[in-house]
Amino acid sequence: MRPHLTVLAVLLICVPVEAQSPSRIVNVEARRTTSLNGKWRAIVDPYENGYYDFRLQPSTDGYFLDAKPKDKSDLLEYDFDTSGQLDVPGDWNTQRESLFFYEGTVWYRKTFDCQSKPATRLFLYFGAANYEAIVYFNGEKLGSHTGGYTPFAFEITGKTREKGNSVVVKVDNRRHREAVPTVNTDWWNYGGLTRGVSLVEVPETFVEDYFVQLKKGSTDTIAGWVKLNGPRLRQRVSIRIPEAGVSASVSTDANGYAALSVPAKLTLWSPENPKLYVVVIASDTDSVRERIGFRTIETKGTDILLNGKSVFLRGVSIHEEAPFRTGRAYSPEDARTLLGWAKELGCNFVRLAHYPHNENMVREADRLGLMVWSETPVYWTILWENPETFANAANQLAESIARDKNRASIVLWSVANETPVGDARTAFLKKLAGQVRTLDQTRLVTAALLHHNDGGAAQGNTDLLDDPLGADLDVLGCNEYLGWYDGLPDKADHMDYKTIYTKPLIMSEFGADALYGLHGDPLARWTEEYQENVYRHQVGMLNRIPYLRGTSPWVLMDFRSPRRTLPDIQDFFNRKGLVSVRGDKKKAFYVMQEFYQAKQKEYQ
Ligand code: GCB
Repeated sequence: MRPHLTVLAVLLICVPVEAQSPSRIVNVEARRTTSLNGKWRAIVDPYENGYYDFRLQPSTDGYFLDAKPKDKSDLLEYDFDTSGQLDVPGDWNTQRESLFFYEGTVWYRKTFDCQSKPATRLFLYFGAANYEAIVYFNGEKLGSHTGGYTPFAFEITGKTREKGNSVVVKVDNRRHREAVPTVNTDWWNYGGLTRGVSLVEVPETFVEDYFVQLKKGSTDTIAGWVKLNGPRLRQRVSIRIPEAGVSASVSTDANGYAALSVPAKLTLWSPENPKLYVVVIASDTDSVRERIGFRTIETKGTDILLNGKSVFLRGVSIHEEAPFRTGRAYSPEDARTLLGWAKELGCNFVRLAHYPHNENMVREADRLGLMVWSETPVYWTILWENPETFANAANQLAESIARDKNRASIVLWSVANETPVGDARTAFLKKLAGQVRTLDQTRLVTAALLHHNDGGAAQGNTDLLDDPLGADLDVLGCNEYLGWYDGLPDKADHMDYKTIYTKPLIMSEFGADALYGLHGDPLARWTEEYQENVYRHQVGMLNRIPYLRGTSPWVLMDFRSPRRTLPDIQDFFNRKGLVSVRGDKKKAFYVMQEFYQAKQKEYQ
């Protein structure tokens, strides 16, 4: 049997494939990698001249060929070698003034040399490309990926040459009505190879993926699965946690899959003690290690229980906006700065809005002991009845769960933000919530919903959360802007919140804009005093909601948004940050900090 399988595998690896589906490679950090970060050549192509011919038919000799004139008479109207450069990772908007508002295609090109190694497979890995990427290698199309916030990879085993390999990526960040997110958002549509790119080496048969978490409801059994990829799918696979004396093994089936269930005595991960263990997963052909934390997260009535104990999620919402320099955040330093500010605020929780943030963020949250709400970019009004829109949302959600399912910090998967109640929308989101439960039974499902004024006997002083989606969620999220879009700050004093559900509530957004350093009286819009005033009235109101178990005000740091045009105040920034992009703390920061100090005592 064996020789045949090997021959077959070699054939499979060598047969040229026109276009692959993207692969999911997890825990890239643990692999032998070659970074392709740095300067890439870039051609800005607003008319997609490198993709279509003049009849708008796909071109056969487009920019993806990365060609040079064959002789002095040959006509070629592009040249990567003499084109300008862009940094990867990085959005193009903040790298060149002329690209600040650009929405369209940019072609990226990187060359590298490569010694092919025996019995080794090679993947081209992209942390993220916003929004649509088509990847070519040495002139051949590898495949494409849709969605700006999740990783993807293409295999290039057997396709490399020793010198001058060419990776060309067509990145297009145009917004589309049917896309996820859709045309209308309140954040910058940063385009480009916004996260790192690398070459990842794995053995012929490798540990492709694994889920290693505590079994739902148990603190002494690790449950999950492991999956191999390659020609030798049936193997013994061991899982070891040396520090906890855990050692077990399983046999994978013909699909390379095996379920795990391993007894373990572990120190549980928590914000107070973010304990991570080195977990080693090894087969005959591969071995991979990762630092993983173990904890339980459940709800009971209106409580959220972390490791069985009721907790209040002292959070803050965060956009993936880079501190100090602006643009899309991507680096470990960005993550440390943003999450460091959250810790200073008194947080044990962050809401990473409105899309999956880069992997540095969730890994840093693991280390710092910050619980995480991770969100999929189903934002405002997307095309609920379009099956492709659903497939796209479902795929982005699955890719984000695939990447982060072993992060102890992630306690909540959010399926949407501020979506309008209606049959098609609710059916769409119920299906998405169902998908989360199929992929990951260990975490809680949420969404940021809206209240509405019940207008009844309470004389307009009661807001009611009765969104039918609530039935499918474990934790209710709610965005409200009392005092900003809705009345003046003291409106919160007279407001009561009711819900038809017996579930915990996280007030997932509230806030007000303030330009750091602008001062005035507490009713003067855009001043720090106004924002502070809103927060003061908010905390009073929040304290009156008996089923409130968390808050994540909007937002930690000011962020760029094309919707925010007011000169000298907004200048294309949403100013609801508790800190400015330079890290200056606004007055409201301290109101929230005080609230969190009190909450911490209350829940000790
Ligand atoms: C919201 C959205 C958030 C906006 C925020 C605002 O409700 O969820 O994305 O940025 O309001 O500032 O208006």
